[in-house]
Amino acid sequence: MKVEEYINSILKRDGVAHFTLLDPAKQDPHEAVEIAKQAEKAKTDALMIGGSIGAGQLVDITAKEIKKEVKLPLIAFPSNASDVCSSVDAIFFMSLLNSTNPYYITGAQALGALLVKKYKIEPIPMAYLIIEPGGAAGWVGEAKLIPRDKSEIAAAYSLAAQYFGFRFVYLEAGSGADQAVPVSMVHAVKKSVSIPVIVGGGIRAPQVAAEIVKAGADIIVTGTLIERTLNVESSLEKIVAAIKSAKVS
Ligand code: 1GP
Repeated sequence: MKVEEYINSILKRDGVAHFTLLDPAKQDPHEAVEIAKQAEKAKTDALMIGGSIGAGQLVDITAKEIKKEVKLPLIAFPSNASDVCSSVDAIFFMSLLNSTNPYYITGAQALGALLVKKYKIEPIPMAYLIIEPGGAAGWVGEAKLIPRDKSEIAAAYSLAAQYFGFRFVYLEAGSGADQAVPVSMVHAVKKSVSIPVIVGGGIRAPQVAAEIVKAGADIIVTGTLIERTLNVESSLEKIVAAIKSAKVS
């Protein structure tokens, strides 16, 4: 089964999915494998690999090690063309729609496309929108950050993304953000589009994750949480349980 089909099957089954983001710059490959194994036990639905600052060859080395030990789909979450690596199952082929620099909208994608084909990685077209505070992703991607109180701008961009043919839209508050994307913004975006809405950045508390799901998020991404907890499995289990039951209730 293709990864996109798998994601859609989870959304059909549970109404919501949880992805765990691993940044290869933040731990050595051995530790990343241990985290990935615990995330699998906690029933996360997929793994993402990437980070804003870039990790060079560590991306490929870490991805290879994870694939040896973990069955979950591994999706590249690239910050640049150099992050295209052969060991992932799929890649979010993403465009930072609210960048002020065309390089992050179409340039890096052109430079990476032939390699995606050569490595036979499944590309999953995704529109990426960075919301205040935006963190390193906002700075590196030269984003004109969407103000937190301007839900209509996020909704307009998301609808444009759908009309362009993107199959997912990702609302990003920035890794490690002190506040997640506002629920009112998630709600406004969900009302305007029919493609799945991914939300990430600053989500560490199960209650916050559940509220974002109730507002309409289809996929919740957590990354920093796994770096800040002593027990990855139990912390992720709580987030996964919260979002799956938020959808049922
Ligand atoms: C970052 O949205 C992801 O790109 C995850 O953010 O690290 O804050 O969980 P956190």
